[in-house]
Amino acid sequence: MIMERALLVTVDSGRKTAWTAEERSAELAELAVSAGAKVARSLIVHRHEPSSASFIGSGKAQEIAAIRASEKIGVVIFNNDLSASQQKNLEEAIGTKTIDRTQLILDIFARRAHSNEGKLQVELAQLSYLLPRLTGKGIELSRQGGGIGTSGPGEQKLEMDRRRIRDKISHLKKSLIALGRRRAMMRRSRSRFSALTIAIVGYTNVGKSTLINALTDSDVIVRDKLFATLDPTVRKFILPNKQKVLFVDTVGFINDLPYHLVEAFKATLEEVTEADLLLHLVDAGHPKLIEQASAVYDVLKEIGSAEKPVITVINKADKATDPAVIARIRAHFKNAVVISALKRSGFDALIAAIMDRMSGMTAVIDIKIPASDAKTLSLIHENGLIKSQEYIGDELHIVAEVSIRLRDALGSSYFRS
Ligand SMILES: Nc1nc2c(ncn2[C@@H]2O[C@H](COP(=O)(O)OP(=O)(O)OP(=O)(O)O)[C@@H](O)[C@H]2O)c(=O)[nH]1
Ligand SMILES: [Mg+2]
Repeated sequence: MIMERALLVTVDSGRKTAWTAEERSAELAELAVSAGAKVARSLIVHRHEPSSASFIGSGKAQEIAAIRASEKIGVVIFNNDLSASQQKNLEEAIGTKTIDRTQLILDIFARRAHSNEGKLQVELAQLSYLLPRLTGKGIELSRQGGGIGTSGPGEQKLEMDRRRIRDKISHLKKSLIALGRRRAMMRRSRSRFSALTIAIVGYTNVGKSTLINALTDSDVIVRDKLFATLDPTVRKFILPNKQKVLFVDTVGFINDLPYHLVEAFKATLEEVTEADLLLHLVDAGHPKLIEQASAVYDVLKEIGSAEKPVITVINKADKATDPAVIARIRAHFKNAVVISALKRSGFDALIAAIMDRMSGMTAVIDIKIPASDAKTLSLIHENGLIKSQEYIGDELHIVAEVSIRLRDALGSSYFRS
């Protein structure tokens, strides 16, 4: 892959926000690297109000054009959303491909999408982003040779007009609804009545996949890149009390996650909204971990999962060499558990915290089922803890600890006490 030389532009309006312009610029650089670019230069432009024509003003655009020429810049990436006309004007003034942060993130997602569902979700997000920005006759998607901000989910070169894009969007939505139904069915069959599900959530790159791998001996891809994981992975885990739970690893979040992505990834994000418990991982070694955590809460709110039971897990404790740092983080997140997914330390405390939280989510059932009902018997065996079982005539008397959900599901047919 050709590493494109990128010039990054962050506008500092002078207003006070949770992230300084330098911090936002640093994150944009990580995103650019994750998209396969080489960051040649990062600029911070001080401007109180954006120019409606060219965002940074024509004088600045000319300065950037000069840098572009002398430093062989292949792409200019703006940290703010650009309107269609701003983008076009900037491209003309600077003389090279110019994209914004949302396009960059969509591009990373396009590169990472492997599953059919993931690809459709990314394509939907890309087209929804493009539609209101279309000018003139249409737009050329997926320019030949690919490149940052231009990768389509497929390799095909497409020329589409507005109507065709609208048709395509509604077609994609339909396909995704069908896939979403299938996903929901799979989820139901694996957990609805049975095992409790624990979703690992957090800012991108905090170590979610490393944790699920360490806990369950899996091989989810781990990268020191943003958005390494797109497709959710579900893995079984047996707690020390023999109770079966399922861990779900899924896509990471980011500050100002593009709205179109949240919309398009609804089905994937349902793995979070349907979970019984969230492990919210934070990166102890990251200078912006508090702000990252609040960005995660913003996304959780958006998908309606802010009220779910959550355990905050301070990961990468090995990176924080000064114990005062961990103490400060602990003071911020009440009842947090401190671990290192990489060094596999702190897991006992993490599992104890999970069992503690789950104790309220299980119940002891005392039921009699027909001895011939092998299906119910295996459901309880697989997903609960049998305390006693005894045949009485042609009935089987079982006492077992199961999830509240399984109890309720059984209750409709057999529950006795
Ligand atoms: N030092 C240290 N590094 C860790 C730890 N856990 C994960 N990492 C590193 O952090 C980087 C990101 O890890 P991942 O597991 O891919 O993170 P993720 O949260 O799944 O990231 P996305 O899927 O991109 O959202 C990798 O380089 C890991 O090796 C840890 O406990 N300590
Ligand atoms: Mg991951």
